[in-house]
Amino acid sequence: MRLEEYLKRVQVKISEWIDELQEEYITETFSKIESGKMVRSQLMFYIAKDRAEEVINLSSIIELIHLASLLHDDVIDDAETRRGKPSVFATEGSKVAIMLGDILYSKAFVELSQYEPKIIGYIAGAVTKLSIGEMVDVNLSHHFNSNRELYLQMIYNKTASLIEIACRVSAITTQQDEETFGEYGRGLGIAFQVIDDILDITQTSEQLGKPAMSDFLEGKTTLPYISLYNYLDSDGKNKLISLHKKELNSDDERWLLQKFNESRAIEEAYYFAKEESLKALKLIPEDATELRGIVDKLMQRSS
Ligand code: GRG
Repeated sequence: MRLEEYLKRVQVKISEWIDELQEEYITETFSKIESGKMVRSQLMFYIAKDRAEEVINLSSIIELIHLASLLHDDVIDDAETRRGKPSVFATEGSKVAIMLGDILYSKAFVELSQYEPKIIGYIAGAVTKLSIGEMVDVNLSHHFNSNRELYLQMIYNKTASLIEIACRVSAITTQQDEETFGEYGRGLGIAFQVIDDILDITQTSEQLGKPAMSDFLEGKTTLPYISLYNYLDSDGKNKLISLHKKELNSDDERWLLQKFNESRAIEEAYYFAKEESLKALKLIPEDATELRGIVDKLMQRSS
């Protein structure tokens, strides 16, 4: 099976599950949601290789959980756009976005209940982690956070845990070493989130399909900001903290970009992501070219 066919079959499976709910409004609202990159499914496909058929339903469960988390995330962040289109939160309001998230998430668990306890435990555990990660992300954003370890723990939970588990369950289903592929997914997931955080600073809103430079305004002190903080002298540190959660005027924006330039904080964050992804690559077999290619693609992406 080719990747395109696999991803299509995951989408068809999800649509069938949505149709089973027999609620016109859900089908209609769901149909307007743009499909994303399906990174987690791509990884599951390349890990399962010629046995990909066997992980289609698990992929569909993971994508539903991911989508539910995005619906909730948009409510939490007041995000008007998602995947370059108005979010469900923007078009239908927060109540619908929360409830649709709950519906997708619980339907995923209904389907998951047919699996062996180990798989159920892994996936349910990842949902707990991503929810904790989101909560810590919100709590950390109340103040300027300069603690790198807290940030790294938070992005592991928020982003890498589900990617790790997607890889792990694909390996288990196809009788391969879950530790190897789980660790690969963990490293890749951390690198993926750091790159996401860098793109928020370096890309335009058109490229991102959402507002640019929004993390710091929302209070999120991501790795480039933590690196910049460590570089600055005490006056600079105070100035940076004073800009936290503020709408930047053009002077502030110029100062921030100049400091990013001279500190090389963005390059430092990129280097960290690169190291994580290289560690992930070391774990997988030399001939796993597609899994290697995915890492390269994610490191070079611009949106
Ligand atoms: C109801 C399951 C559930 C959870 C609620 C809100 C919440 C708890 C968790 C949110 C966690 C979150 C938003 C993590 C960020 C993950 C991330 C990197 C999203 C973007 O992933 P991509 O780039 O998105 O794979 P696409 O659009 O391609 O699918």
